[in-house]
Amino acid sequence: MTQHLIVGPGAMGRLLALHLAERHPVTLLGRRSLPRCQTLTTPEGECRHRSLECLTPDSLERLDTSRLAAVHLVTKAYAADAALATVAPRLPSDTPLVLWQNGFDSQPRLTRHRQGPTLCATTTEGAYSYGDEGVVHAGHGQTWIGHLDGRHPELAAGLAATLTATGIPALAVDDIRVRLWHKLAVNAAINPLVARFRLRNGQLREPRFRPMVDAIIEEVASIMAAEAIPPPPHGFSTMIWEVIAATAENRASMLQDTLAGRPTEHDAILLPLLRAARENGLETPQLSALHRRLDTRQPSGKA
Ligand code: KPL
Repeated sequence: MTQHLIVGPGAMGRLLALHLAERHPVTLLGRRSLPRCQTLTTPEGECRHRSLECLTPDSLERLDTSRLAAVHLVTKAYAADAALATVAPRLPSDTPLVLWQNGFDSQPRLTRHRQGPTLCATTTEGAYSYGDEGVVHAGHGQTWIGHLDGRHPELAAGLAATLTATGIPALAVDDIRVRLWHKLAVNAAINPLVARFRLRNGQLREPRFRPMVDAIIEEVASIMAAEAIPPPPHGFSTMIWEVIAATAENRASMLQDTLAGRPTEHDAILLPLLRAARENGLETPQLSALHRRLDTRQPSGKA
């Protein structure tokens, strides 16, 4: 079993595909067809060309599932359920699935409803795509992979080893739930604000925006405490301000989606927080206002 199916040929999907293709057969599935020859530009500036099998839902019957090691669902969070529904009828029910979505919306739902082993992954790898032909690996990062309830540790370890061997350093963990909530905290503090005010991440350190970030961090930290999510070693505030400094030049994903007129992942990032706040009787004026604002500006194609 060595073949990997990547569903969702965005920047992260193609980054994974082009790394895995160094050692394994890889098929890329997207809504529209892509050129077979794809280029990966490494953080060191080297260009590597790989030929990948690229399928669309219309050509899915060509998918050979007999050697599938794993299916990686690397779509935007709002497209995850529909993408899985397209591919699931073709898969043996015990095929391992890895969910790479942001936020904490589709992961518990898909993990619960699916029969086969379903893992979640979260990563700090940086990537952006250019056109249909290439992806730029903007910065090296770390990936964590595991089951929400800590099940399937050998599968997680095997997939982490496979990713690591192809240049995506990955660790199998039994606390992926906590790591997903921490990433969600970072995304909630950065993405809606930079999308609203059209900022690079580092501009959040300016005097006008700093108090807004701090107010969001305060709401997020009390929700995490009420949900018994252990804080990161130096607290949420330190973690979030460190990410802002480390990604100061980035245009965050939600800003890129907003500028391109695409739907944003605001539901996957903000709704789990708003739901948890409601269940714990917490007020969230900042997060609620950000969610309302993003919700009213969604393009009509919102999934
Ligand atoms: O993950 C990110 C994103 O862009 O969605 C952050 C951490 C905010 C970096 O830009």
